Amino acid sequence: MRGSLTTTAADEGMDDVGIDRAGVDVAAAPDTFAAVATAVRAGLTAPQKTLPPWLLYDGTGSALFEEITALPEYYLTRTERAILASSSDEIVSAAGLPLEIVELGAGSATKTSLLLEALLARQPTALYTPVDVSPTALRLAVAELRRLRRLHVRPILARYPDDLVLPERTAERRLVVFLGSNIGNYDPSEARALLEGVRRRLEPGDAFLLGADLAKSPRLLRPAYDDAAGVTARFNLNVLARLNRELGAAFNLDRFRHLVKWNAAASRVELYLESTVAQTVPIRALNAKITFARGERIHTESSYKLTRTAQRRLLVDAGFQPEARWYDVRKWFGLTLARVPARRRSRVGAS
Ligand code: AVJ
Repeated sequence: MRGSLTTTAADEGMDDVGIDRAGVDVAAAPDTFAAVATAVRAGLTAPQKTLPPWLLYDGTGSALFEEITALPEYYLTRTERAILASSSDEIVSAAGLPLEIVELGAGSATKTSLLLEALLARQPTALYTPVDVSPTALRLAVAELRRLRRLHVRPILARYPDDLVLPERTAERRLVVFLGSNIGNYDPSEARALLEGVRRRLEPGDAFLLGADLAKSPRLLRPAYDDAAGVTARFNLNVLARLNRELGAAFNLDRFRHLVKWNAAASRVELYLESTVAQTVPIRALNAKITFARGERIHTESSYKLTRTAQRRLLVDAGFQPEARWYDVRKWFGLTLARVPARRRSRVGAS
């Protein structure tokens, strides 16, 4: 597989019926010690301390995120699920059958099963390739989809899109889905680069489905990231426990607090961990000591909320042609289907 980090059992031959059970090879996890160490050193020695959001999703973090998706305040997942529940048939038909589906940041794939069921109602078998940075998430996805007997599942452990090498296609058309507003984690320039990377890996006529939360009042947004039960706080603080475990750091989780800010200028929710005291935290594996002033913050995640126009522009800027959109009744969340256009003559041979 061209030396990629991908792990797939497809090469071993899948059952004709049923799913591929070989699961995921944890040893090939892209979150190597080196990747974590490099990111943490860069982030915590910067003037504005920061940690990349992918660090939040270790085993515990992925499980906590699943809990978040069920919280009353976290409307995103159930809203997107409602759109998929009513429109999956239309979506797969609009994408153009027959199809295979690749999902970036698949998580537990509970929502995607709606698309996959709609697909299996229209074609005898289908291939689903979930791509995720978390082996735990991929295992959940495989378990969730075991009941779809005519579906082949080929999990890939990779940090998209940089490490992503897509296996040979098995259907004429590919639909890449990027749901859950995962795009919201990326700054505008990163988001565009990510989508461009996806588009370049596809063929003309292939389709892309983007699920993204829409801009709305901070009075609705804030509770979604600062829930009454404190699950999001635990999710955020868990990154420090991860550094303790994986890098021999000595963060005391009682000396940091979960903090949520709405950044109106950037149209994003920002998650921080705020040091409640002045303190110095050793990180053994980095041979470093990190000093925090009282009230100093680590920026752990951003969640951009684009308008409908901005969502559309993002896709166009990445070289896609938006074709159709679906919303919930409140227009809180949008699904956009976009097409990879035919290559322009001037581009042939350029890449
Ligand atoms: C997985 C990036 C879509 O931004 O809503 C939820 C992550 N963080 N609560 C989001 C998250 C805290 C989530 N995404």
